[in-house]
Amino acid sequence: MFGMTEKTVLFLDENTQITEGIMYQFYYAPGSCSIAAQIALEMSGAPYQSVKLDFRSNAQRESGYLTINPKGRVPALVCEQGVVTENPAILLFLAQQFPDAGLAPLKDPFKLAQVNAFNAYLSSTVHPAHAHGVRGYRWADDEAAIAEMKRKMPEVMTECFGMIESEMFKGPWVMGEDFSISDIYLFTIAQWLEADGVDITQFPKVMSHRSRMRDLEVVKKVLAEQ
Ligand SMILES: N[C@@H](CCC(=O)N[C@@H](CS)C(=O)NCC(=O)O)C(=O)O
Repeated sequence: MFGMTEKTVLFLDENTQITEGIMYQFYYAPGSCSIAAQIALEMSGAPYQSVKLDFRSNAQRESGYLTINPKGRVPALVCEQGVVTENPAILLFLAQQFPDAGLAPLKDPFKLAQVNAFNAYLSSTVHPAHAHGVRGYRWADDEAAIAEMKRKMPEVMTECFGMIESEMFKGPWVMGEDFSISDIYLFTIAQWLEADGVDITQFPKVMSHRSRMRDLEVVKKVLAEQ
């Protein structure tokens, strides 16, 4: 069965069958950062089957899912060789597996490094900044410390997006003329700005980019499936 381990198959609920020809199994949670990987799956044309995890019941911490991703986070992509986690890794993996989709400058090491640098910034700085607003308990037990992280979060997100707007975003796409996985990832996190209490009028380039991304059919399809 496509080299998937028994452990992996066991986590599928009894109503979910692995369909012949499906290449990947994709674990996601609605509205989360897994939207990035899902858009890349759709854009690459990869045959995949999704498994939705309900954060309200903490499905990401259930033992079945932890055998797939012991970190208890989404996204996770199960493929023939094993499991790929972390958005930047999944995005680049799909870009490499489906080069015809043109999702990354695979033949230009410098340009690819720029894509990786952008995605690493989103993953290691911007996403954790956002998480300080809703998941402060990861970093502190003290209620006052958690409240302080939450209070500071909009300011830090504003700083991060200020950096993207003024220094990193080339336009019309993140990397300039060529669309890439960085566009998918930026779009995903930019979706959270209003809920994070950030004044989006400060970021006209990022907002115009977000609207253009929202207009893409493939993005509409993924958002409708959340
Ligand atoms: N660096 C990881 C972050 C993954 C992550 O934190 N995902 C969140 C959703 S946006 C999650 O699964 N949270 C569940 C939890 O914290 O219990 C990536 O980019 O894939």
